[in-house]
Amino acid sequence: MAYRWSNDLTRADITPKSAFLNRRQILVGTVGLGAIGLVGSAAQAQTLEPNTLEEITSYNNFYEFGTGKTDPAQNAGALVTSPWSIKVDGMVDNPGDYGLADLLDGLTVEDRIYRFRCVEAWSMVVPWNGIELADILNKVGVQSGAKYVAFETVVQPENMVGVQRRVLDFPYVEGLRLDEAMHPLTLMATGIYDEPLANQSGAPIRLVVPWKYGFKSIKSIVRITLTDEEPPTSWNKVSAREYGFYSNVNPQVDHPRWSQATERKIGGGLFASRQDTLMFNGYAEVAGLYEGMDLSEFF
Ligand SMILES: Nc1nc2c(c(=O)[nH]1)N[C@H]1C(S)=C(S)[C@@H](COP(=O)(O)O)O[C@H]1N2
Ligand SMILES: [Mo]
Repeated sequence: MAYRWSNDLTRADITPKSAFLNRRQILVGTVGLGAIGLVGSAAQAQTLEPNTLEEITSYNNFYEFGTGKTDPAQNAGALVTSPWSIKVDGMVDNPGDYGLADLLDGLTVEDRIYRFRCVEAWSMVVPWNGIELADILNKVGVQSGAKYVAFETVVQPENMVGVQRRVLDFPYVEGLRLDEAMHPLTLMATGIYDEPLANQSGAPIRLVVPWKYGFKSIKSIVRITLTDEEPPTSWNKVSAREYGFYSNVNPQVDHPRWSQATERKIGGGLFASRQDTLMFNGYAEVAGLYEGMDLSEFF
């Protein structure tokens, strides 16, 4: 792989696979004591058995490479991920075109086992490696008037069959409110299971917002813009009544065309029972971000 974490970080600095498993055991072990950390709600610890890398990289949504679940694994080999630069612009102190390694240089790579819930009512548990988005934003310097962060995916028309077929209005765009972006759960993932992200998973860097439906977690990011206006988002442009800007996981608010009360965990087999979907996908600690907002609306 040509991809490098940064000049001073090597694969050796990343927690080995076995530590992920230990951490899961620690999580399960601490719940009874009430020693609940950042990713440690009781409900979460019970269902944190991670999916295999094979499952995570063979069932995907990445419409730039086709709309079928196995299309990205089949077609994303054509994505060119090196060199990679990210334009940082808008209301920031240090705008510019950053090489990926430069942007991440000096920042801490974290291991986070997160549940991932697609709006289509399937889910996985993914052991990510990544950098807190807040660390990146603090590095580039967010100006005081900024209220939102907008993200853009790369467009390589010659390499992306879904772009050639115009299955969506590309580039894929997403956004967060600034306080959501600065929340310590919000990750810019660069790896899974200590491997660099597979192309179909959004190489070389993608957003992960574990309490929101999966479409918010935009892949293969080439632009980050700080703005004072709510940015347009790809699925909201397709159907505003079905896909809101916030799109927090909420089992009590159904999609207009299907229930969101339960979900199917990928890899469970044809006859596995569905599991209950949790408010904020189990990340109840984010509730304070939405105080005073009416969460009964799908927005
Ligand atoms: N650029 C881009 N990002 C994207 C998508 C996409 O089609 N294009 N699909 C989204 C959706 S709907 C989901 S569920 C997740 C899927 O991530 P995964 O394939 O790694 O599980 O990516 C999200 N990010
Ligand atoms: Mo999704």
